Amino acid sequence: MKYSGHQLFLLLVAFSFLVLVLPSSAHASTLLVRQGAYVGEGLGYGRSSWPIMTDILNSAFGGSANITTVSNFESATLTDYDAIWVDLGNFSSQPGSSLSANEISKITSFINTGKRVVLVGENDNWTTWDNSILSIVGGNMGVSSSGSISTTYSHQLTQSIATIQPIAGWTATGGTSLFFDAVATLWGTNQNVLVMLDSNAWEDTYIGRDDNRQFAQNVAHWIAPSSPSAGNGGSSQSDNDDALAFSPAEIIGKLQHISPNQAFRIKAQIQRSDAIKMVAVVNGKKYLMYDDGKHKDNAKGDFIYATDPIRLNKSADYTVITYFFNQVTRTKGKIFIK
Ligand SMILES: [Ca+2]
Repeated sequence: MKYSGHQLFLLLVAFSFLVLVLPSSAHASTLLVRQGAYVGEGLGYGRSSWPIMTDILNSAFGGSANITTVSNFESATLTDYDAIWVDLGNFSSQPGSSLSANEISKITSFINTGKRVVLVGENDNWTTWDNSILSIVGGNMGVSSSGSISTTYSHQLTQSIATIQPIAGWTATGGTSLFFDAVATLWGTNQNVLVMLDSNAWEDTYIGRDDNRQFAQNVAHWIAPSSPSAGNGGSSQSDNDDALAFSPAEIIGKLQHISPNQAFRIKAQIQRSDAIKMVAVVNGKKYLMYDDGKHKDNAKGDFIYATDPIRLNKSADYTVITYFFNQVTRTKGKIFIK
């Protein structure tokens, strides 16, 4: 078949249009959220108590346009999405307190593809719901959990986290626990399912406690495989660095109630990106926090560094030493062993 000049021109126009409308950037991940409306609360994506967590998820997925919300999974095609998020369902005594068999079947199939899933549960007011989501992964309900719990599993999800603080949460039995209490557990041969049995740690009121916000960010980056901020190496340096007052590292979290041999991290934050090295000195032993080139900036544009897990038997003073190009600063902290 031969084309006339006019037809060729039209083909060229059509081809140019295709090129123009094709996305020029990398494919952004998409998330399907099952919003579980329930009595008297606003805990969940897009809900009244989760504005910060909602922003964190929107940011990780490159904008809210890449996140779809539905009230249930009955008619949704889960495999159209890169990841699945199941918000907290209803109290045990109310309608909507469990997933349907059809939804469980769909979620199970999705998990078997290896894509990532977050399932959110709560304390024993949600026993029916918790058992519903735990049945997907083969887990059971454990016991209540509140207060600071330290990281016990090294993973992308626990990076830069010393402790999180669940608020009247619950633990699961089975799976791989991320923290001292099994409030957050990983499941599946691909460890592609996260069960979080506390929704309050990610609500605005409590997200500032311990490292709850860092955990929220880690979870958002983990569930968004091509998260725009996950690959940020933190190399961008502010043009205003020279104008910042020179200040020593600020130690994050006064870890005053550590149990003997409990794993914890010393974390410190600095405002400048030109630190060369940071170490924490505890009982005369040095713990490396950062060495040139490995720094990672957080969402606020500050820089947070942490040691690997430390375990102590008795209370100790410590010093965080920061080496800059032409200056050394020292900040003191104290760990109390109860
Ligand atoms: Ca809770």
